[in-house]
Amino acid sequence: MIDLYYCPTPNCQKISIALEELELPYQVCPIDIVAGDQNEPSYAAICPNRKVPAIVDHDGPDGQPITLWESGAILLYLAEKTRRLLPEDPSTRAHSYQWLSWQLSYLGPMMGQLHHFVQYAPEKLEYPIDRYRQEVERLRRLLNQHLEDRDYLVGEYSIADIACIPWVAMFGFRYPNEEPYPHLDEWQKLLLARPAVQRGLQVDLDKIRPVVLGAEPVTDDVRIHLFASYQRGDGATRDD
Ligand SMILES: N[C@@H](CCC(=O)N[C@@H](CS)C(=O)NCC(=O)O)C(=O)O
Repeated sequence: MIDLYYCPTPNCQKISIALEELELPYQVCPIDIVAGDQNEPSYAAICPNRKVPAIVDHDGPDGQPITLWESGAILLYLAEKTRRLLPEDPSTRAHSYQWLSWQLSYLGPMMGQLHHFVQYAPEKLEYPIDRYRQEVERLRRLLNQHLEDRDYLVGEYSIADIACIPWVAMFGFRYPNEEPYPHLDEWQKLLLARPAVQRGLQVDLDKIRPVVLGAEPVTDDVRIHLFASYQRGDGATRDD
């Protein structure tokens, strides 16, 4: 059994999708990041970086439990554990690592920063909003070009696709493309037709907080909880 520390955000949905694809038994341990659960000492013992997702696989290597955080490391671990969702061919496999790394260092952070400056920053600052909006557009354009002559990011469906789909889907909804991306749309349709992707994206979707979607104003309380780890070098908790 795998414990999945999770809230309904793209980084966590990558893991719920992978677990659904791999048909591994798991239970969701909800972490409400808006309420500050990630800053509780009990969770910091699992993930000292105080972010979700994290997993505890009670049947890890040599049958021993393993605790892991960082969505990329978790995806690689699950793929290696099951020898699935990573191509056998060395070149295709290397390209899957490449697109996974790209998602982890570009697509997620740039989209995340755009959302931060649009949604959470106390002042609406033109410079960072423009910078991240342009970056997000550049990255979607690149994906669209790359997908022009292929169905998946590499020769076959892999953890690289799984890493990108929740970000593309959620941000396409919240921050629509500035120009048409037909190949990206086709890829998205192909992935969203997979029952495991649908199940993974649905996990705890009813627990999504309206403030995350921009349907409620961001209060100082939310800012303190959500960004406590940035504000306090010593690791704030709700009781501090
Ligand atoms: N690089 C990390 C990013 C994790 C991350 O930023 N998680 C967000 C939710 S998507 C979080 O825990 N935010 C809570 C906070 O910033 O306090 C990964 O890929 O796992």
